[in-house]
Amino acid sequence: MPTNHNLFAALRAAFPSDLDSVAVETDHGLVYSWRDLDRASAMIANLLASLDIAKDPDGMPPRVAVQVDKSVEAMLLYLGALRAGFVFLPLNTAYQSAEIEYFIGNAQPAVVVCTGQHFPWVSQLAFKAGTCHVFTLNDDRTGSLLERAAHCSDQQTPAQRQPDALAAILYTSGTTGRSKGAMLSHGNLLSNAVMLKDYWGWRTPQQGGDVLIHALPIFHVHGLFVAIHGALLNGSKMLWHGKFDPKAVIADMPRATVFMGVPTLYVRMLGEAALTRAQAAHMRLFISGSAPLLIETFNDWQTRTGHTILERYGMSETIMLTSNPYQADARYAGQAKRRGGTVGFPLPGVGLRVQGEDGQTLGAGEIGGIQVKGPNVFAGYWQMPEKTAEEFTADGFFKTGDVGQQDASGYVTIVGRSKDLIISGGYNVYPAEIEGTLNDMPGVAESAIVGVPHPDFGEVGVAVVIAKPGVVLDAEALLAALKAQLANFKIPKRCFLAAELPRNTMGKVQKNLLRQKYQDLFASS
Ligand code: MLC
Ligand code: AMP
Repeated sequence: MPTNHNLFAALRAAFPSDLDSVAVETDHGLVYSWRDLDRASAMIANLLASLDIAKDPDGMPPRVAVQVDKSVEAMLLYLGALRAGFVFLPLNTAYQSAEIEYFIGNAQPAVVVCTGQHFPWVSQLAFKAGTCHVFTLNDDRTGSLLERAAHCSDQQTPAQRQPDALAAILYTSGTTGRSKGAMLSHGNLLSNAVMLKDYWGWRTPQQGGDVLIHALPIFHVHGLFVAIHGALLNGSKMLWHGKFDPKAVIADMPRATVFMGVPTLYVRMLGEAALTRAQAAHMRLFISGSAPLLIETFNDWQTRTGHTILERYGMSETIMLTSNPYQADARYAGQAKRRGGTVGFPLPGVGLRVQGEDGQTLGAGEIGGIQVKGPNVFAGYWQMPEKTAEEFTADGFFKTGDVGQQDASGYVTIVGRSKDLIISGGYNVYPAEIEGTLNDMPGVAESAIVGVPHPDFGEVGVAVVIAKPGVVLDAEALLAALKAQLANFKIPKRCFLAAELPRNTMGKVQKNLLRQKYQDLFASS
């Protein structure tokens, strides 16, 4: 039998030998053993495999698109999809119907899973797009998915997969045009997880064990891959939080060792009096990523808890790329210092270079575009060969769209982005998408969205809208209209009406001037 490179096979092999020990404990008091994870994911895999699905014209494995609230069963659906050899396509629960319609139309999933509440409109969109199977899954373990899976066998052998077989598609918006589906393979995901296991010093049960507090959403790289793979690949228990609540996470620290969060989560925990050195004493590692961690947050966390946050950097297309060291890194003169304001060293196996505008590789300390290569880097965008080609260099490096530098000792710092992107509370918001939606509204001549500093979300969008001649617009009504069409985190926090947008001599909107104008808008909030 050839080696099976199905990611699930590797995760399953790392389950502790005592399958009846606790794998997940939820904030609702539910307890799941490793055996539960194994059996339930087998049943879901068997259900998926039993469905009548037409052969894909391009020979791609069937996709399962999922827009459900966070629950352990939602994670089991991910594991079941891997086991069955299906491609998992997670969708943010905040997405509205127009957004979902696009993803379903683009990815052509054979199976769609949504909440019971959204079933009426999601199923309509799915059936219209040709999907034959729509199931429901609610965060209280009800819904047709589990009802149907209950009739399936709890024994299953993971589908045979090669490392380059597609495992997941993550949609990321673009600076222009529609969202692109980043195709990640079993090999991309597994190689990154195996490397992080070592780099972050995960401790298997035989080594004393780790316990992860899982408080992130599970439709993005951070919560779905980095956190879940980390825990499963080490046989580590997860304390499962359905929604991030700073008080609840702090309360769990004495019985946990690892926490992963976006900067907003750290900022919110710092606002709690219960966050003390004593409360955090049992923790081994705090990891931050998905958005820049302010140096103030890094320093305040150190003062309050005695722990130095480990900041790392990654993206949907590549999973994790760089990390501050957990312990001395022999590749970089044995340096062990976690430097605030930096995202650390390129991870083992990741090739990283900084390129200038003329395509030349820049030296230490010089600022340019960050480009990467490695076993973690995705194969391309779903059915977008031209976009894929644009984002890779001739010698196979992926252009991240992030701008930064690597200093002489190896530390990488991100100083900006060449892509017009706002990262708000760890979610990506693309101004082009919001401007396009605003510009289509009656009476709107044009608009600009800029990101400005925000004490809670790090950065938030602000809209500047110009009315068509003779039209009187209402800023609040525009925001309300946007909210009906787009996910709530994309809605600008403020909207200003103006007579014109500042432009340079080439006619290009000078967003830097708008950013300057509104930079203190939330300073005191
Ligand atoms: C919520 N709101 C946001 C927001 N989240 N606004 C801007 N940015 C956000 N991130 C708004 C909602 O629109 C709503 O507004 C109000 O806040 C309350 O909504 P909520 O859902 O109750 O918010 P809350 O639960 O407090 O959520 C905040 C949060 C959440 C920080 C916990 O955003 C979150 O979990 N962020 C993590 C995102 C993440 O996992 N990113 C990883 C990407 S992976 P209104 O007006 O409707 O009431 C990646 C790669 C890598 O980037 O390197 O990891
Ligand atoms: P996403 O497409 O959601 O995966 O977001 C990826 C983007 O998040 C990257 O291209 C970076 O711009 C940003 N990002 C991730 N981690 C960090 C970090 N530690 N510091 C700054 N930006 C980050």
